Amino acid sequence: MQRAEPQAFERVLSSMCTVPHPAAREAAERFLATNPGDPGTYQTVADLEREAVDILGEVAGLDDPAGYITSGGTEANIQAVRIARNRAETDDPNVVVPESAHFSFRKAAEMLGVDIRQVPTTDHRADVDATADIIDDDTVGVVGVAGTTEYGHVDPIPALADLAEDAGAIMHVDAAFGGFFLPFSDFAWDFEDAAIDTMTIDPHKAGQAAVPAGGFLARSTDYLDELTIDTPYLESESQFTLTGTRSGAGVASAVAAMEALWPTGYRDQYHTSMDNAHWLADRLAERGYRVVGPELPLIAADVSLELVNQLRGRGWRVTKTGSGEMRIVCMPHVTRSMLRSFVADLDWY
Ligand code: 0PR
Repeated sequence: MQRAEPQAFERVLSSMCTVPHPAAREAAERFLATNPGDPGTYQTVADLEREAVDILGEVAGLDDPAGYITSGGTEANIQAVRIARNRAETDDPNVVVPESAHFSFRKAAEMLGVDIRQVPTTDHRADVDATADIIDDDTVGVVGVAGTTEYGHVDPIPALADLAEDAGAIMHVDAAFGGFFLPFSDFAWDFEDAAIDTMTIDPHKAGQAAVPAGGFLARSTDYLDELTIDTPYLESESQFTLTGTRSGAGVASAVAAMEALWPTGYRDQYHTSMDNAHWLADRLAERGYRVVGPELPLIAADVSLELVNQLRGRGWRVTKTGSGEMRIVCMPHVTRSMLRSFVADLDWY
């Protein structure tokens, strides 16, 4: 039987995953058979996880960070909602999220019995006044997105954090996608800029680590205490992660990628990806399309579904936003020459 090979990345324009950095690939392979979920047995990878969290803290402006490497942004967002719920006293908790928030918050809500209240966006950003209106005595968390999945936009994080603080609620920032681009932008998004309690920031997206390596950060270990359960028969006595056995490959590759790239490599990538996104936005605008972005290296354009399907037929991996626009993410594997051949194919139809 023929050996299965993974897809090539040369026509992938919609994924938030990318080609891992060579050091990340090598580290992932070396640490395949390790489990940071059992730090008593797998000590080296547990130490590496501490390093990963420290570097994530540097990226996100947080001294002495608490947190861990998750299975992805979904787990990190679920944990944030769980903390918000567990530390609050109400029997009827709600978390306020912009309508642009990732669907993982809906999973969290369903599992945790928390009501998710969606706030409308204005120009693809959470509306602060609408957020203030919707917060009530049972609001246990407020979410801001720093780099939305569909449009790459950044919510007004400091203003949302002020609202959360006034309400006695947790402020969670979802920087799953944006976190490794934003340090080089002018946006106010990190722990130094605002009264943020917890954050999702994923090495397996723009961090260029191997999958699975999501990131969860908290301002102190007090937050993690809300998640802790006893683990009587392990050498370690408790666990705050959602999953038990976890990928040491993800942890080791996150450290390797971040050590190789923070900050210079990520800065260079931010500029290259933004230049590519601007270049594509200009080409699409010249052709009469209405383009949203780029705020981060992601654009949406009102290319027809028919044309998108034709491009998919030629092997291009492009997706649509909920409102039907074509969406393109300029991840590190997306080069200018890829975009040139994409535009040539667009012109062909
Ligand atoms: N938060 C934000 C802002 C996200 O964009 C995503 C995923 C998540 C949380 C959840 O992260 P995990 O998927 O790591 O749990 N955004 C992409 C999406 O749902 C994920 C993705 C990645 C999709 C690669 C496709 C793909 O090929 O569209």
